[in-house]
Amino acid sequence: MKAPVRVAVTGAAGQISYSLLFRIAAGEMLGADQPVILQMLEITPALGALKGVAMELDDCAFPLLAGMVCTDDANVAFKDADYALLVGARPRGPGMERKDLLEANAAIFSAQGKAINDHASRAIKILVVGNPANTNALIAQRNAPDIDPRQFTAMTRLDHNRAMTQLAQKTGTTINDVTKLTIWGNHSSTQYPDIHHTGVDGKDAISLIDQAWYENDFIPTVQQRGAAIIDARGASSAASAANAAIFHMRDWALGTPDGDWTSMAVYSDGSYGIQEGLIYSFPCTCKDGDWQIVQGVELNDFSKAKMKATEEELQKERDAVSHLLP
Ligand code: NAX
Repeated sequence: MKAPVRVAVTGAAGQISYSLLFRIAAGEMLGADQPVILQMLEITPALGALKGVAMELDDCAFPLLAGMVCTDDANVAFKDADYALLVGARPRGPGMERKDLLEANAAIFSAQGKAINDHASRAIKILVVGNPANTNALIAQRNAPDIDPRQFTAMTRLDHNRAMTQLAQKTGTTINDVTKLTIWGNHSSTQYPDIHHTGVDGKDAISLIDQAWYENDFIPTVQQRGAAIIDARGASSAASAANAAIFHMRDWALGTPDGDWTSMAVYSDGSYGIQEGLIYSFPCTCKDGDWQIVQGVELNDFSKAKMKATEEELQKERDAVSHLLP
């Protein structure tokens, strides 16, 4: 058996974590031979609920669960952490403007970035799930100058998975037939789900569907899926979000399948003309615990305009909190 690795999870008593933690402890994220120590962070009023979650984890008798830490201190939660899933965030309250939301989260993610910088493993892999995920990841990254910015990522995998299923259902196939789909940009309603390079059972996806469906049905359905789940369930997506977080980390740690790619919001190196330093979702492959942006994807004017719009939204989000960035 391998030595245990330390996995920090914030917002550990919340909805998403209630699915996420059990799957991590079951070995679904890092493999069936990788023991884990869960280091769970919550705000002080939620420590009682977190204790209940820890009791249930105990009661699962997971062979891979090598230890647990429950804390309201980020310095403790990120101590020597090899992986961090930053799920906890401040939700938008009544009357709260977007700017207030960005600022409230900037405070949380600055503090967590500093704690990661000071206490985590230098090789830590970080996934930000809490919204606004891309900008929260940027804030944490800017507060962690001693950690390679490539180690901060944000989650667009749920959008990727949603788009895969919509396309499979439309074409009468299964997700196993769908490859090389891309979510570009922000995890928000400006995200651009791109199927121009997607294969469906060996055929070009774009040749199987009509442009009107793509523009007026597929793209808005993927962009608005989170709201549709809230309408239907009366609560936001949790199990599917946890699943996407597992898939994101699993692929990053263990690799993407040959001949395919996934979507990850990562530190832009200027690829495709996207401003360097933004946390922007690109098509990525992963190998040996590292990710690469897929290069050479051809872009038509439709794609370029959509990619620009979501880039501009990310620039605006960054500028709204720039006075709080180091
Ligand atoms: P919940 O409100 O159920 O849970 C969030 C938990 O975070 C709460 O228990 C809260 O006490 C805790 N928390 C708040 N501030 C904290 C802090 N400073 N340190 C540690 N813990 C803190 O929300 P849940 O449904 O679990 O969603 C969590 C986040 O994921 C939200 O921001 C949500 O918007 C975001 N999502 C992101 C998605 C993505 O694709 N990137 C999709 C799903 C989800 O909407």
